Amino acid sequence: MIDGREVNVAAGTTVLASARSAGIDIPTLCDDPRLEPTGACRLCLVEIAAAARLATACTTLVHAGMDVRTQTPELEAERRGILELLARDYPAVQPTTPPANPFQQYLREYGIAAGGDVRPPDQIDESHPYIRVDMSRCIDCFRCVRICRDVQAQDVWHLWDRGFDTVVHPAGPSLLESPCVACGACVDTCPSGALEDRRLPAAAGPLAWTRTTCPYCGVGCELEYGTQAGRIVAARPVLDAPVNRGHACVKGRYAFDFAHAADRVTQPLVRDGGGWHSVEWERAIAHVAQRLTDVIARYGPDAVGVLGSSRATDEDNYLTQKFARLVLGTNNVDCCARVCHAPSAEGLKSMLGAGAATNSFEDIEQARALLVVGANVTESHPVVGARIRQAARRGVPLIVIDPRRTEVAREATIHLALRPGTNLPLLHAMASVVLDDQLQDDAFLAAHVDGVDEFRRFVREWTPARAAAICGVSAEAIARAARVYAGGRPAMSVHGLGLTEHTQGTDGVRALINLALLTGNVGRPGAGVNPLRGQNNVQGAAQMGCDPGLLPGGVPIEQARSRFEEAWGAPLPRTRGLALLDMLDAASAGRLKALFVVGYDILLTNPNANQTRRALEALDVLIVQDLFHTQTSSLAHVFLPACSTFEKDGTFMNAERRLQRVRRVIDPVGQSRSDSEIIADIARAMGRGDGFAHVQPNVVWDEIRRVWPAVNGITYDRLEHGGLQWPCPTVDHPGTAVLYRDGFAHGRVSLRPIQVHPTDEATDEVYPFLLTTGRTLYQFNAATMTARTPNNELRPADTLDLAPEDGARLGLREGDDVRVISRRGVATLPVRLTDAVRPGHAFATFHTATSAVNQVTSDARDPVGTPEYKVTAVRIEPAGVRL
Ligand SMILES: Nc1nc2c(c(=O)[nH]1)N[C@H]1C(S)=C(S)[C@@H](COP(=O)(O)OP(=O)(O)OC[C@H]3O[C@@H](n4cnc5c(=O)[nH]c(N)nc54)[C@H](O)[C@@H]3O)O[C@H]1N2
Ligand SMILES: Nc1nc2c(c(=O)[nH]1)N[C@H]1C(S)=C(S)[C@@H](COP(=O)(O)OP(=O)(O)OC[C@H]3O[C@@H](n4cnc5c(=O)[nH]c(N)nc54)[C@H](O)[C@@H]3O)O[C@H]1N2
Ligand SMILES: [Mo]
Repeated sequence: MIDGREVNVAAGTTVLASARSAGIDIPTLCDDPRLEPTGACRLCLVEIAAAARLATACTTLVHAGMDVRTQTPELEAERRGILELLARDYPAVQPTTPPANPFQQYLREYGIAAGGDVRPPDQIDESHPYIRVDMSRCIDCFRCVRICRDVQAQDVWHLWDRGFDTVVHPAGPSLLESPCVACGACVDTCPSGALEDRRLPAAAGPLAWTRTTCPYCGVGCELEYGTQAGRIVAARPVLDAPVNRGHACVKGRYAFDFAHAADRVTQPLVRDGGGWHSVEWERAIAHVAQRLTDVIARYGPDAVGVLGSSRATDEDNYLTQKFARLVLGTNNVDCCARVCHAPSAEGLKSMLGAGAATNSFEDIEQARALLVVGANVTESHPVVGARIRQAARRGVPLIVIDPRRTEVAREATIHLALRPGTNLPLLHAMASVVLDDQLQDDAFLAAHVDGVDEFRRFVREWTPARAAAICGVSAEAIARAARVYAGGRPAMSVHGLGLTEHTQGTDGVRALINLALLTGNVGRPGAGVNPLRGQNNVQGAAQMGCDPGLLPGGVPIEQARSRFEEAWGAPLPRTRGLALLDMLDAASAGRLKALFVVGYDILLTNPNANQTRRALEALDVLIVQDLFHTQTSSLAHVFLPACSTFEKDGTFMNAERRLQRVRRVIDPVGQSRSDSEIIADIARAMGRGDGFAHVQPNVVWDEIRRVWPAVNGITYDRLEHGGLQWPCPTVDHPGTAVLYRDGFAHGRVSLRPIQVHPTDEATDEVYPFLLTTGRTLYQFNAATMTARTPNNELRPADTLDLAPEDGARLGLREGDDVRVISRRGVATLPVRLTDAVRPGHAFATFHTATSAVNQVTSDARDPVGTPEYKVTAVRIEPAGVRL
């Protein structure tokens, strides 16, 4: 009974949560559903019949028959006393309507005025572009300290004893110079205004909030964006989102300004002799239709190529590949999954059945051992990275395989800092230890797996000692890692581009699958093989058929030709489509004449940029459909302004196969249009509008459901209440969090003995350093979006990381510009000296055109077409001293 009302809740519920579930509000300042309750503020005191003392509702669990009062004169007096005490130390504020924060709201409710012994004014810190700190408003609830430690695992906020007072202070001279990663969790939880979003307009007033999915990475956090006068001004994570559970990272939380950037391209542009000219949509569409029609008439449909966008929705990408196949008549359609996790998709599909992660992020909390291979989780997938770090802090053994000492490697039980490009020997050696020590799961192997004896014979050759010599790590460490992984039960692996972006990327993924199969870590919770997919919708773009060989649902064309021809009412092209880099090779050779690029800056991000440039320059027609001018559009003939995913409805598919809704937060900026609308308009202008009559996302999605049985049960209606993971074949199916729980589609699966073929890219006297490339937290890929936000202040430039010893040897100081020279080209960027990189290695980020890191990388590729971004032999020279 709460306040005389009967409340039914599950055992183990707190009094506070029970009251809330009954719509009874108990005041509190230290409670946050993301944190363990502490009872510190004592505002939530309640009276429990027959109890000797008042109890804090947040820490007291209910029991059957409990009789609780939340509002008695005595309780109100207690609360008033607490608030008066806090108000004495709180600066006098101009009251606002509505009150600026929960604390001020309580002061108003209880009629208490703030102001008195205000703490010294040295407590304002405005160093950070996003977060304003004013600790004179701190009320010692310590929610910031707790959320930074217990959710983000960053430990930025500390309690400092100042004699009379305990104050909260960042670990560093200022917040900017602290380890803060700007996830915004402390601001989100702060109830008193001590921590605030700096850029929220002072007189913000009520904002309109729209729930949608983050436009950045493949984690797929759900966020609410707050708008005012048609502009996005704030974001907050959704508390009950299954993926992020009330958390976010700096990009989702703060990096939304790009949508309103002054240099958004908002009108169609056509280039003639004199440069770009704005034209009306109608003319732009007619022009594109004409030029594509001309190329097809002269050279045939396979002289045209199309690239879908991993940043756009499933519906956009579905129509993009349908346009390539039905309107243009070519299978030359691909997307950036090619340069990224195509090896994961191929490895998983060929060995297990589906080209996607086997498990879900929630398995991180169930795993008894974690293996992270070539993934910089805290920077590339920060919300997942924080969960992995929390698991490690709870004592779950963590193995990290990465040449660099990344943040997560610093937290690891075992860090194998291998030489770039040597994953395969290392994973083979781990498998060899598992078998030698008899740590394999015999029951699982007997039930599901073939080829064990053959694999055993093969892998015996890969002793830890042999691998150690190749990989540059000790044999003992390899053996220990194998024992820890195999001893986990369940053990979960996650992997990134450090495994896939190699000439043996697919084989690397297969070797990791071997290890999971050997130890029975497939088909059970807390286990599996899980590629951390890149962009918001890269899994979706490829799954929708932006892949030369696959139709929507990931089926090979020849397996499903007749089914799709019937559904689409038109024949599918017969010729084999070209993958992304093969399209560019064909352009260089004069066979590909037109390229239609939807949301993808290939000139900046493809390897061997000089060669990409030559290929693009050889085209008759280059069409770019993007939000901004890019390196690629500098060579384009037509620019079609797309609207961002804040400006449209649809769905994204995250790295765990979860379909989530994308909702329109603001109206399309300027004349920009959704990718679907633009593509359908071109189809119509080419006289093939029949399959493109409807561009409403829900109608397109229903068509996708009809052609791909594994998502048939996922409707927009169901997605209103949260995401769903495929396979989800019927509308009453709950979705699938863990694949292969009931075995494998084709019965048994096989272990794969995989020969090791080292890369041709080797260091020598002229190119003595091994360069690997990758990401940084604050910039995202081509940086078209992040560079147009204050993230740019947090990380303005690409950097080349070198070991301090190498820096000293080359006479380099932190910040000096260096020239990085490979057999293909030159990049120029400032150097950073760090112990994260081993001597002889170098690491560069690739986000900006000024550094042009992809001038040096190699377009050698894996059989599925993924380039070797992770291994380049280079020489490093000072580029002149900076003043
Ligand atoms: N902040 C931010 N987040 C992003 C992105 C971004 O640009 N910025 N991009 C998104 C995209 S598209 C993607 S695909 C993902 C990628 O996310 P990640 O997979 O984390 O990407 P990378 O940083 O490229 O590479 C990961 C790690 O591989 C290591 N590595 C290099 N060579 C080897 C090797 O031979 N073996 C092993 N085991 N490791 C090696 C590198 O040291 C690096 O730490 O991130 C997504 N998230
Ligand atoms: N050296 C090196 N190079 C790399 C990598 C590496 O590790 N090292 N990683 C590679 C990887 S994994 C990837 S995925 C690529 C990424 O390379 P890109 O795909 O080029 O990078 P993104 O920044 O994700 O940009 C895509 C484009 O989409 C636009 N965009 C955003 N939303 C929309 C939309 O709704 N519609 C349309 N039409 N456009 C939109 C953006 O403005 C941007 O120009 O880079 C690759 N390049
Ligand atoms: Mo990617």
